[in-house]
Amino acid sequence: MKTPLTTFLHVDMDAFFAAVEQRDNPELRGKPVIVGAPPDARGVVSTCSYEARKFGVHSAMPSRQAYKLCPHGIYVSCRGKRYGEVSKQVFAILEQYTPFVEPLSIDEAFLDITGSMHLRGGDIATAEAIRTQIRDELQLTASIGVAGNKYLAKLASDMNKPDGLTVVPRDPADIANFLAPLPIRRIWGIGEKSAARLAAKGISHIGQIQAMSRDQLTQMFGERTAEHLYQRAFGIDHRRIVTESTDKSISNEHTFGTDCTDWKTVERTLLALIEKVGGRLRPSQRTACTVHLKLRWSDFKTITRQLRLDPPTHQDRRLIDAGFELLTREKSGQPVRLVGFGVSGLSGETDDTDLIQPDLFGETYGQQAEDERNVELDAAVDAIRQQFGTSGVKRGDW
Ligand code: TTP
Ligand code: MG
Repeated sequence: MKTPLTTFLHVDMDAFFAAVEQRDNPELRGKPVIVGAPPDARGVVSTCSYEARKFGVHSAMPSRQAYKLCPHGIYVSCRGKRYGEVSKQVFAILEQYTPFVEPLSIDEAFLDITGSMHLRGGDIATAEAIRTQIRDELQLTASIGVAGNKYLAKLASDMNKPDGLTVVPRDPADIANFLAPLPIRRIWGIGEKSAARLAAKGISHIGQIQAMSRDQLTQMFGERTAEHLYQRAFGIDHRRIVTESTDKSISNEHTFGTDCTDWKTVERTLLALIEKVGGRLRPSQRTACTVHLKLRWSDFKTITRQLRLDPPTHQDRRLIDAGFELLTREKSGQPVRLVGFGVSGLSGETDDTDLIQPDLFGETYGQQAEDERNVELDAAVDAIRQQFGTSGVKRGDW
């Protein structure tokens, strides 16, 4: 089985506040609706329907100015509570597709669908299923970008708004061609100042940055910004999804209904806990440096033991080996009340691919081949679990 390509979606609702107003009040449909401060008052437009955008009205524009551009518009005030309710419904839909949903704003989110997309027939089918469900259940439209990283997915979701689906190619040369004609302002994180400095040099499109050497960029912007620009110009972005569960450690524990005297049952329970932890670790591609075992005996005496993982890992096989090494050391005839397993020292937002390189001084090739098999197996197990729950698949060797 091939390891699935890392795939991100960026989902962004179309003209969100205005679309909710049009949905809740059918008289507003098909009309230029402007949500925000009244046209005769101080204050700005929060958003407006696409019908109003044709007149040049946009978010953050003073409402008085909007009125000059679109006097026949229908001006409605914000109903924050209502938009909050609908936002919750949108996120509830997104969470049906993957637990890895990173909210960006009230109407926008990143999703990592790497582990789940093939259950819906692939990346595009998953994106289409989300759009259809939002349309059918909420009578609203969303635009989605599909890509190999967050930056490209966000850029893409904006390219065919409203009600659009945009898929970014995967081949590096195709990505470079895809980005080349876009204005430099589309590079996420590029500020007014950097844009102005580039414009002063006649640089207006991403393709022109692609044509510059790193040295040229470094001279203009310093090393950090140059590196950022260079990477983004070629569509490189290693950031992971950040969910609420992106903690510094992950653990699970189980208390037996009656104290457990059967060591095999303790082992089986530990295995299930390790796989749960591994399943929570992998989708964000984080690796752990340390595993922790917790045991509480029938007399309530509790012990915790830990073991370092070198190199850090997110593979079930290696977590299992470490967890069982710790458990075996503690084997005794005493009944067990609780068993727990956790990992800590998690790699964060950085590009952590260097952390999962095989040990160069060890059995590089053998280990690498085994690592690849483990990664594939974990991906398959995770995908089945996402659909059928943790009982959907069990490892054969326990
Ligand atoms: P956006 O997603 O930026 O805009 P949008 O959903 O209205 O339109 P688009 O189709 O281009 O995505 O913002 C989401 C909501 O956030 C928007 O409906 C209203 C609110 N908002 C403001 O109140 N003020 C602002 O300046 C912006 C940009 C958004
Ligand atoms: Mg939006």
